[in-house]
Amino acid sequence: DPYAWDPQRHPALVVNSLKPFNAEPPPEILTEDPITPNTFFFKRNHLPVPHVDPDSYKLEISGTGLPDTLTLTLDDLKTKFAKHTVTATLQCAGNRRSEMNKVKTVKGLEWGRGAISTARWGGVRLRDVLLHAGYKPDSCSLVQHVQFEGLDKDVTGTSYGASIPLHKALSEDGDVLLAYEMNGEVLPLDHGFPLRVVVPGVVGARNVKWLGKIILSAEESQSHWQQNDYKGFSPSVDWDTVDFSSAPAIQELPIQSAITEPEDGAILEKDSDMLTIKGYAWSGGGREVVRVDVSLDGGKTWCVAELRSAEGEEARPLGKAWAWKLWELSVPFPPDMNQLDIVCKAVDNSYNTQPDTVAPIWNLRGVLCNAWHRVRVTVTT
Ligand code: MTE
Ligand code: MO
Repeated sequence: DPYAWDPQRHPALVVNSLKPFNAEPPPEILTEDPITPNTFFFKRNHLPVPHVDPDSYKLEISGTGLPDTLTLTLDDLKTKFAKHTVTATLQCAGNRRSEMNKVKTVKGLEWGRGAISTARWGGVRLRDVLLHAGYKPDSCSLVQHVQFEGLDKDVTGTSYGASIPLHKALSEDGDVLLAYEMNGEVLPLDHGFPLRVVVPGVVGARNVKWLGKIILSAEESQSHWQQNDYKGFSPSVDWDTVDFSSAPAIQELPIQSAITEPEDGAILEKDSDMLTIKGYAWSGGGREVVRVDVSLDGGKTWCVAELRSAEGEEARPLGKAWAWKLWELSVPFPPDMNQLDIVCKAVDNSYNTQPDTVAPIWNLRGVLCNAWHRVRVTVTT
């Protein structure tokens, strides 16, 4: 059984697929705290969890612009480089895909709004490792991309792979980590033990787990997931006409927000005077969420929600807001309304905001679903 090394998982996770394992936390758990507990952090595996012995583990760094192949053990990584901690949100490109599916069928896992989570990652800077490997910035304009290869493999022996632009990898402000810790614990098996890449502000797919190789290259990763997946297209493109080479691989994600409480279809009793609505908001590329607007009447009138950052993340340098904000709105139940059409939309510091409906951003792979999130609830007295 190729899945023999898959770990035990929390039974409260909402499972989208068992082999490979894909699951999201229940929405109300997701927004209990700005830091997601490891057990509830969403899990997105394309392949079986590989068995990696930490004592014999080796990371290989090679490619254009490097004098030699460098091999590092886990111990080398922990002792030769400064340790850094970064609080970053990871979001799968397919988060909220199920809403796109309601417009028209898409290909992919039926994610709700829980394919997003936030952790404090501990590890070493990719930048430090590349410089240690002998890469001289600006010496070699041939190198444009940093490719990552996972140790997880499909039946043909092909491993998961992805790449990011060299600029992001080398930038002092990029905060790209090779992480061996997650929320102060050893990186869990499902999240890439013993080492994964964390690329803050960038789509989950490039945050390669069970990292085996780093390759500097003139080219992007040639993996299926970089070339023929995780790209956005016009709503009119279908599987007969799609040309994957015509679109760029997703890197930074657009602004996103969703309501986690109440649930769609809930019946709320007006036993207390106040209605409380909760959710999350995040934007890619380190852009900070500056406001979340919430409407109870489908978008005719709006209230501004209260934002809550993880501890220590309240004042981030410009362009380095890697973690989401949770938001909450408590308002009196509007009188004379027994049907509420609750909507949220976030705004980031570039004043990007979300599109109001899903149909105009529909795409065949069901990625980048970031329309206003809506829940309809009934109020009874
Ligand atoms: N890395 C490897 N090696 N194998 C994978 O299947 N999945 C990617 C990325 N890194 C994947 C991987 C995708 S699509 C996402 S969204 C994130 O890991 C999910 O990370 P998580 O499981 O820690 O939440
Ligand atoms: Mo993903």
